[in-house]
Amino acid sequence: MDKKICFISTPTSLGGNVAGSDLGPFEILDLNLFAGLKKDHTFIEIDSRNDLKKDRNSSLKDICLSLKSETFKNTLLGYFPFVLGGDHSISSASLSAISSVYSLENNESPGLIWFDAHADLNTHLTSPSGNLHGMPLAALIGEKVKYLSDVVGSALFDPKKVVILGLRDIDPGEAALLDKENITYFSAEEIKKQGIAEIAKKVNLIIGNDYCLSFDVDSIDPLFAPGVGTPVDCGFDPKEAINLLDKILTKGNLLSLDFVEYNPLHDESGKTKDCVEKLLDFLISKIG
Ligand SMILES: [Mn+2]
Repeated sequence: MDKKICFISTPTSLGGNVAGSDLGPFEILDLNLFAGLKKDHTFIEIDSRNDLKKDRNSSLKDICLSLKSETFKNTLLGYFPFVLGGDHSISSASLSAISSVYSLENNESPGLIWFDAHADLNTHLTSPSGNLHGMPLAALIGEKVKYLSDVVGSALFDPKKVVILGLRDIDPGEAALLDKENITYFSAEEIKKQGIAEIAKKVNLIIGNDYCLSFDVDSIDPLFAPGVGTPVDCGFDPKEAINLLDKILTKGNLLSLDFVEYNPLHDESGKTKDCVEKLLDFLISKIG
């Protein structure tokens, strides 16, 4: 791909109940992964301070609205948006911006790869925790989600073109929605069983030619990436994740990237940092 990249850092952890994902983007920028980039690139940081006059969810909604408008503006300017979270709630903003831009020229929404241990398909009515980082995908496919639906607006994704990879922790409300919308998903175990080439083929068929990738670090096994807000066992080995993405990304056009939920405060002897560095190195090589 031959596009100039706009890195949009959104250092917030307001969508989760664990502090630390707000530090993720700073740690990532410190890795100095961007120095060797040949393509033109630019950095933006969204003001993600918690407005103390407002409750936490209203503050988060404001942060998401600024992220949405920056993503929208820079995508129209021809930049490839690479959004660094922060917790996963921010994908409601980045992805709805991409869907808005895409639908200006196309009569359908783009495809979507949701790389995650969780489905993020809860709503304020079904969520056991009430945390907004477990709800962005629900809002993006048109479920009514308090705060996040105001961010998404009418810029939706078609659930038939969504695939969740690495899913292994499903709440009852999410199971019902997966079933109702017939959303395709594969656990890391299932992917190992069927083989990466076979799964990549299936994924490409579902997402179509133009698609976005929202990558949650908790898709990786806690053995390699303990530094996340909500770790779940039986995830991907980072090499498997990279192999799978590599196969998928050889087809079609990647429109945008989110990289979320890296929590440096929960890292163990730099394991997650190493893993994040490998993943980002790979992802950046696929754009620039
Ligand atoms: Mn997530």
